[in-house]
Order: sequence, then structure tokens, then C-alpha cells
Amino acid sequence: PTGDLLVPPAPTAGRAAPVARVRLGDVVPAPERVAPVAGADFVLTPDTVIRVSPDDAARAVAGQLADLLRPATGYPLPVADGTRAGTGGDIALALVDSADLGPEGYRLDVTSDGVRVEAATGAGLFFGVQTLRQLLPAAVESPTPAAGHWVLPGGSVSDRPRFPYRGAMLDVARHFFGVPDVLRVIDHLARYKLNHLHLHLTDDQGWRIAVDSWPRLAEVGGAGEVGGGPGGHYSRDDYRRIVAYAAERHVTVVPEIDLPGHTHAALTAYGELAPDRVAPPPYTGTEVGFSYVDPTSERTYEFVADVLGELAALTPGPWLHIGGDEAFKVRPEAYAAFVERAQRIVAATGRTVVGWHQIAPAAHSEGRVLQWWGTGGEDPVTADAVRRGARLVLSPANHAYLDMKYAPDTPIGHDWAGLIDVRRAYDWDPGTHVAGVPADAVLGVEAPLWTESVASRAEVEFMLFPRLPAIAELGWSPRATHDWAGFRDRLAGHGPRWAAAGVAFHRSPEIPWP
Ligand code: TNX
Repeated sequence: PTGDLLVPPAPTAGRAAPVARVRLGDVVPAPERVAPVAGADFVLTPDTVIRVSPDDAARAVAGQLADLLRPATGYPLPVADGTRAGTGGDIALALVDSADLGPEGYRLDVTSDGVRVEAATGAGLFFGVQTLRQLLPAAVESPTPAAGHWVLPGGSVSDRPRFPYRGAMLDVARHFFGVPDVLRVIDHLARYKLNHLHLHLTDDQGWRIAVDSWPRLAEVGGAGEVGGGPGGHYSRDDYRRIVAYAAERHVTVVPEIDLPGHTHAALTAYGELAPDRVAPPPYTGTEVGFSYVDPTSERTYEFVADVLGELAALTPGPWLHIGGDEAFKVRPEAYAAFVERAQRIVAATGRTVVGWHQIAPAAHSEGRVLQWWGTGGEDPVTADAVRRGARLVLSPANHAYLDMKYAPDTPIGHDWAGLIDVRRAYDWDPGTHVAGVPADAVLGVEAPLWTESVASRAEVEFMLFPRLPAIAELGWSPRATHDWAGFRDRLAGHGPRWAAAGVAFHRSPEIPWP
């Protein structure tokens, strides 16, 4: 009877399991090595147990795996200590001592007997689990029980990232996004093995983080946004929640306080920081480059030290981003002096400074990172800063800016850096992109989402998907895997996953969606 086709066969020993519909290589970002084995597919059943090596990192990832799989499968998937060889039917997660997997790598083995993920760290196990998740049918993304043959394709994957820094930026200043929206973005990063969330916390239109020593920044400076909406800000506890949720997913939060320009919202709260000492009215437009804090005033540096000090205390990660872009009204010498002082203030907090590449002319400071958003391939000033010791995070605006339109008829977004379809987001090489910058000076990649025209969670997702996975693949996958046709086909399989998960996305015509 045809009705039987809908019922998953009972996976008793000796019985042929259904063949997986996802192939082992259908993973985004592309893994370093994939070796399929025919006839070795694994079937998840109501009796599957998740077994872990007896340590907290493996237990934590096992809990996350169970949380991912339970809603759609409806299976109990208990987590138990002890990975035993020779017991069939289980998923094992094991921390192992292995130098070649590195701090984020993993190995995944699928046989008809069981699944095993090995890594040297919790992060590696977590990324291995993201791969495992993509190898199950798309229906696994459903938040409610779904019909599915829960089959994983047989074989092994061994994998680790090309670059240590793989990120996305969310501009919460132009439009404010509440904690649940930010947590959902973190989930999206985790799916694609991105490990940094850059929060653009301040700009002309809003100041989004509570600062105890300067309370009006958030109370007054946070009460608006582009277009005149109510805005908002994160309390210290909100911010801690975001940081903790990210950390559980091996994502580091990179907070940005944009200085000395893009500071109009701060000036509305504290006129004493303004060059003319007069607090201006709020700004709800989308121009850039008109505002700055007075670089000749000592009060400005007290403000910078107080804000960055509080932010460092709330932020366990190593980075503090000081912005530095588009301070058009500050003369170059005053600008460089300001940046050098801000870099020293960051160093005093024990953190490493990140800034947009405009900070390149300033003196080097230990470890500093420039976020490059140019549109060409030539930038002698940035290349010189790299020779003086800076490293780069690449966010070329004409490839990686997720606020650019996909096509002329994209309903939201900009086009000053051109139109960015999926192929344009994918077809460049972070290792060779900027002339005179060697691959070993490239820390990684980041896809920024500016939000002048992006006002809701659905609009965020529409701009992220399907381009974010392209940038993620550039950050993670070895260059040898780079291949547009292959990427396009792998990416196509993610449409049904996003649909099942309720994620809005742009149905780019270049992708052969099923
Ligand atoms: C430039 S690129 C900016 C942002 C805007 C963005 C819009 C950079 C560091 N600054 O202030 O939001 O363009 O695409």
C-alpha cells in the first residue's frame, strides 16, 4: 500500500535503511574534506541516545543538539554520559586531544551503526553539530513535529576554518532591534559557523547601550531612530543576555562605539561634548559625516574612557570597536590624534582595538584590527598600516554589504556600492582582495547590515538570506572548494530549511531553489 511510504521503516538490524536525500557534501560552508561512503546512511529513531564524553563542553553541545532535533522529530533524544564503542544507533559527541583539528575544527563520521562527532573544543563540537543538522532533511528545521525520514548520509567529514574571524554586523542604531531579534540573528550566524557578532551600538540616530556614568546617552540619545520611530536601548542586563546567548553558540560579541563622528545622538544627550557646547535636536534622517565630538576637549576623553571602560567590563570578548568612519568635519591631524588616544584608552581596558579602515593613518597600536570596507582593490594607506602591524577584517562594500540591494527592484536597501546579488557576494577572495595585503594579515571577513532602510526582523532576514551564507563560506571554507556552480547548488537546498524555520529570505533568481 502506498500509504506505507510515509511511515519511516523501523530501523531494526539487518533491514535496509532509506537512502538519504541530502548528500554528505551538501553543506554550507563547504567542509575542508568530505568522503561519502555508500550504504552507510544512519537513521535517527525514537530510541536514539546522544552520548557524550564526560565533560561539560560536550554535555552543553549535546543539549543544544537535542534542542535542535526534538521539535521536528518528536523524539526524546536523551543525553547520556559515556561514548561506548560498538553500541549501535547512537550519536556520540566526544572531546578529544587532537592538535590537527585546531580550536574550531571537528570530525564527523556517519555509519549505519551510529554518528560520531569529535573535536578538541566545545566550539569544534558545536560546528560539527551544525554540519550534522544540515545533513538531515530540511523538515528538521520545523519548530513542530514534522513527517520525515530522519536519515543522515554515510561517510566522514573533517573540517576546520580558513580564517579565525568570521562575522556579521547588525546596525541597531539606525533602527533599534530588541533582544529577541538579536538572539535570532545569533542563531543565524551559528548555522553558518560564523563566530563574531559586531553590534553597531551608536550612531547619529540613536545610542543603544546604557552607560551608568553617562545615563542620558541611552535615556535621551536612545529615544529615536531613522524615520522618527521610538528607538530604544539595551539595559546592561539586556546586553549581558545577548553576550551570554552568543557565547553559548561560540559567537563573540564585538561592540562598537562609533567615534569621533557618527555621534549626533550622544550630542543630543550631552551638549558639553559638542564643538559649540550646544545639544542639538534629535536626528532621524540618513545623511552621514556631519557630527563629531570635540577632539580638543578633555571632557571628550573622559567620556570615551568612561564609555569604553563600562563596555569592556560588560564584554568578555577581546575586541572593542571604536568606529572611526566618516568623521568628515574633523581635520586629519586632529582625527589621527583622537584615534591614537582612543586606541590607548582601549589598550588600558585590556582589549584589542578594532576600527573602520579610516583609522589606518593613526600610529599602530598592539594587535589593532582594521575593518576594510573599500570598493576597489587598491588602498595604499591601509596596506601601509598592515606593514606597520595591523590585521584586516574584510567587508568590501561592493561584495559584503548586506544593506545593498540585490537587484534594481529590491524594495529596501542602498545601491551606492552597487547591486549585490548572491554571485557578487560570493565571488571574491578575502586572502588576495586588497593589493599589498598578504593573506596572513587577513584575520577574516564580516558582512555588515546597516539599517537605514531595514526596520523589522523579516527585513533583516530578507537582506541576510541568501547572502550571509556566501560570506560565511568565504570565511570558513578552503579556497580550493570555491566554485560558484557548486555553491549555488548547495545553497539551493537551504531554501526549504529557511522556509521550515520561518526565516524570511530573498528568492534570488540565480539560485535553483527546489
Ligand atoms: C557607510 S561604511 C557607513 C555607514 C552607512 C553605510 C550605508 C561605513 C563604515 N559607514 O554609516 O550606514 O555606508 O551603506
